[in-house]
Amino acid sequence: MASALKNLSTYDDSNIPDASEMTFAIVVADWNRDITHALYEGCLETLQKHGASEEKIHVVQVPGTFELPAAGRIIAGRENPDVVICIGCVIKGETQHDEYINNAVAQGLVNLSIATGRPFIFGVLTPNTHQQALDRAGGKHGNKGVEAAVTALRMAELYRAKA
Ligand code: DLZ
Repeated sequence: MASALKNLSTYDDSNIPDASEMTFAIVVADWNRDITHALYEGCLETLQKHGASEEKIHVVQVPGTFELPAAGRIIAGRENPDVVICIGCVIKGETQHDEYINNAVAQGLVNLSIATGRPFIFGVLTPNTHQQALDRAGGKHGNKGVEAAVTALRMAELYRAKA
Protein backbone atom coordinates (compact mmCIF):
# COMPACT_ATOMS: atom_id res chain seq x y z
CA MET A 1 0.00 0.00 0.00
CA ALA A 2 1.35 3.43 -0.93
CA SER A 3 2.06 5.64 2.06
CA ALA A 4 -0.16 8.68 2.58
CA LEU A 5 2.56 10.33 4.66
CA LYS A 6 4.56 13.19 3.22
CA ASN A 7 8.32 13.13 3.45
CA LEU A 8 8.74 15.85 6.08
CA SER A 9 11.59 16.43 8.48
CA THR A 10 12.69 19.15 10.87
CA TYR A 11 16.14 18.98 9.28
CA ASP A 12 14.75 20.07 5.94
CA ASP A 13 12.76 23.26 5.72
CA SER A 14 11.16 22.57 2.35
CA ASN A 15 7.39 21.88 2.35
CA ILE A 16 6.94 24.16 5.34
CA PRO A 17 3.69 26.10 5.90
CA ASP A 18 3.57 29.79 5.03
CA ALA A 19 3.99 31.91 8.16
CA SER A 20 2.64 35.26 6.96
CA GLU A 21 -0.59 35.01 9.01
CA MET A 22 1.01 33.34 12.03
CA THR A 23 2.02 34.92 15.35
CA PHE A 24 4.96 33.71 17.41
CA ALA A 25 6.48 34.15 20.85
CA ILE A 26 10.14 33.35 21.37
CA VAL A 27 11.55 33.09 24.89
CA VAL A 28 15.35 33.12 25.11
CA ALA A 29 17.44 32.25 28.17
CA ASP A 30 20.46 34.46 28.94
CA TRP A 31 22.60 31.69 30.43
CA ASN A 32 25.19 30.52 27.85
CA ARG A 33 24.15 33.41 25.69
CA ASP A 34 26.82 32.85 23.03
CA ILE A 35 24.85 29.69 22.30
CA THR A 36 21.27 30.84 22.92
CA HIS A 37 21.68 33.98 20.81
CA ALA A 38 22.97 31.89 17.90
CA LEU A 39 19.99 29.54 18.29
CA TYR A 40 17.68 32.55 18.37
CA GLU A 41 19.21 34.00 15.17
CA GLY A 42 18.78 30.68 13.36
CA CYS A 43 15.20 30.44 14.57
CA LEU A 44 14.30 34.01 13.64
CA GLU A 45 15.87 33.78 10.18
CA THR A 46 13.92 30.61 9.47
CA LEU A 47 10.59 32.09 10.58
CA GLN A 48 11.19 35.16 8.44
CA LYS A 49 12.35 33.08 5.48
CA HIS A 50 8.91 31.44 5.58
CA GLY A 51 7.03 34.72 5.67
CA ALA A 52 6.71 35.63 9.36
CA SER A 53 6.56 39.38 9.85
CA GLU A 54 8.57 41.13 12.53
CA GLU A 55 5.55 42.67 14.27
CA LYS A 56 4.05 39.21 14.74
CA ILE A 57 7.12 37.85 16.54
CA HIS A 58 7.20 38.68 20.27
CA VAL A 59 10.54 38.13 21.94
CA VAL A 60 11.30 37.98 25.65
CA GLN A 61 14.56 37.21 27.48
CA VAL A 62 14.72 35.34 30.78
CA PRO A 63 17.65 34.72 33.15
CA GLY A 64 17.97 30.96 32.67
CA THR A 65 16.45 27.92 31.02
CA PHE A 66 14.55 27.10 34.22
CA GLU A 67 12.48 30.26 33.70
CA LEU A 68 11.33 29.29 30.17
CA PRO A 69 8.00 27.61 31.08
CA ALA A 70 6.82 30.41 33.41
CA ALA A 71 7.79 33.14 30.95
CA GLY A 72 6.30 31.17 28.08
CA ARG A 73 3.01 30.99 29.89
CA ILE A 74 3.05 34.71 30.69
CA ILE A 75 3.77 35.76 27.10
CA ALA A 76 1.22 33.29 25.75
CA GLY A 77 -1.45 34.94 27.94
CA ARG A 78 -0.37 38.43 26.93
CA GLU A 79 0.20 38.05 23.17
CA ASN A 80 -1.93 35.04 22.25
CA PRO A 81 0.63 33.62 19.77
CA ASP A 82 0.00 30.50 17.68
CA VAL A 83 3.11 28.89 19.15
CA VAL A 84 5.70 29.61 21.84
CA ILE A 85 9.33 28.73 21.08
CA CYS A 86 11.55 28.30 24.15
CA ILE A 87 15.31 28.55 23.63
CA GLY A 88 17.94 27.63 26.20
CA CYS A 89 21.17 25.75 26.77
CA VAL A 90 22.06 23.80 29.91
CA ILE A 91 25.62 22.51 29.93
CA LYS A 92 26.50 19.60 32.21
CA GLY A 93 28.65 20.64 35.16
CA GLU A 94 30.04 19.00 38.27
CA THR A 95 26.64 18.59 39.88
CA GLN A 96 23.25 17.32 38.76
CA HIS A 97 21.82 20.79 38.18
CA ASP A 98 21.45 20.07 34.47
CA GLU A 99 19.22 17.06 35.10
CA TYR A 100 16.94 19.00 37.45
CA ILE A 101 16.62 21.93 35.06
CA ASN A 102 16.23 19.87 31.88
CA ASN A 103 13.65 17.51 33.37
CA ALA A 104 11.66 20.36 34.91
CA VAL A 105 11.65 22.37 31.70
CA ALA A 106 10.80 19.46 29.43
CA GLN A 107 7.95 18.47 31.76
CA GLY A 108 6.86 22.09 32.18
CA LEU A 109 6.65 22.70 28.44
CA VAL A 110 4.78 19.50 27.69
CA ASN A 111 2.36 20.24 30.54
CA LEU A 112 1.74 23.72 29.14
CA SER A 113 1.18 22.36 25.64
CA ILE A 114 -1.36 19.84 26.88
CA ALA A 115 -3.09 22.11 29.39
CA THR A 116 -3.43 25.09 27.04
CA GLY A 117 -3.74 23.28 23.71
CA ARG A 118 -1.12 25.68 22.37
CA PRO A 119 2.24 24.27 21.25
CA PHE A 120 5.32 25.11 23.34
CA ILE A 121 8.50 24.15 21.50
CA PHE A 122 11.50 22.69 23.37
CA GLY A 123 14.41 24.53 21.77
CA VAL A 124 16.80 23.62 24.57
CA LEU A 125 20.28 22.17 24.09
CA THR A 126 21.39 19.71 26.79
CA PRO A 127 25.08 19.14 25.94
CA ASN A 128 27.87 17.68 28.04
CA THR A 129 30.35 20.33 26.91
CA HIS A 130 30.47 23.84 25.53
CA GLN A 131 31.95 22.46 22.31
CA GLN A 132 28.94 20.16 21.84
CA ALA A 133 26.73 23.22 22.24
CA LEU A 134 28.73 25.20 19.65
CA ASP A 135 28.46 22.24 17.25
CA ARG A 136 24.65 22.54 17.46
CA ALA A 137 24.40 26.34 17.40
CA GLY A 138 25.67 26.89 13.88
CA GLY A 139 28.60 24.43 13.95
CA LYS A 140 29.11 20.99 12.47
CA HIS A 141 25.68 19.71 13.52
CA GLY A 142 23.83 22.72 12.15
CA ASN A 143 21.70 25.13 14.14
CA LYS A 144 19.02 23.59 16.35
CA GLY A 145 17.27 26.99 16.38
CA VAL A 146 16.38 26.32 12.75
CA GLU A 147 14.85 22.97 13.71
CA ALA A 148 12.89 24.64 16.53
CA ALA A 149 11.51 27.14 14.00
CA VAL A 150 10.53 24.42 11.51
CA THR A 151 8.80 22.49 14.29
CA ALA A 152 7.04 25.67 15.40
CA LEU A 153 5.78 26.40 11.87
CA ARG A 154 4.31 22.94 11.54
CA MET A 155 2.72 23.02 15.00
CA ALA A 156 1.38 26.56 14.46
CA GLU A 157 -0.36 25.36 11.31
CA LEU A 158 -1.96 22.56 13.30
CA TYR A 159 -2.96 24.96 16.10
CA ARG A 160 -4.51 27.43 13.67
CA ALA A 161 -6.52 24.66 12.01
CA LYS A 162 -8.13 23.64 15.33
CA ALA A 163 -11.91 23.49 15.35
C1 DLZ B 1 21.96 27.90 37.93
C2 DLZ B 1 22.17 27.51 36.52
C3 DLZ B 1 23.25 26.68 36.16
C4 DLZ B 1 24.21 26.14 37.17
N1 DLZ B 1 23.46 26.34 34.87
C5 DLZ B 1 22.63 26.81 33.92
C6 DLZ B 1 22.83 26.46 32.55
O1 DLZ B 1 23.77 25.75 32.16
N2 DLZ B 1 21.94 26.95 31.64
C7 DLZ B 1 20.87 27.73 32.00
O2 DLZ B 1 20.09 28.13 31.13
N3 DLZ B 1 20.68 28.07 33.28
C8 DLZ B 1 21.52 27.64 34.25
N4 DLZ B 1 21.33 27.99 35.55
C9 DLZ B 1 20.26 28.96 35.87
C10 DLZ B 1 18.84 28.37 36.01
O3 DLZ B 1 18.28 28.07 34.73
C11 DLZ B 1 17.91 29.40 36.71
O4 DLZ B 1 17.98 30.63 36.02
C12 DLZ B 1 18.27 29.63 38.17
O5 DLZ B 1 18.34 28.41 38.87
C13 DLZ B 1 17.22 30.54 38.87
O6 DLZ B 1 15.93 29.96 38.81
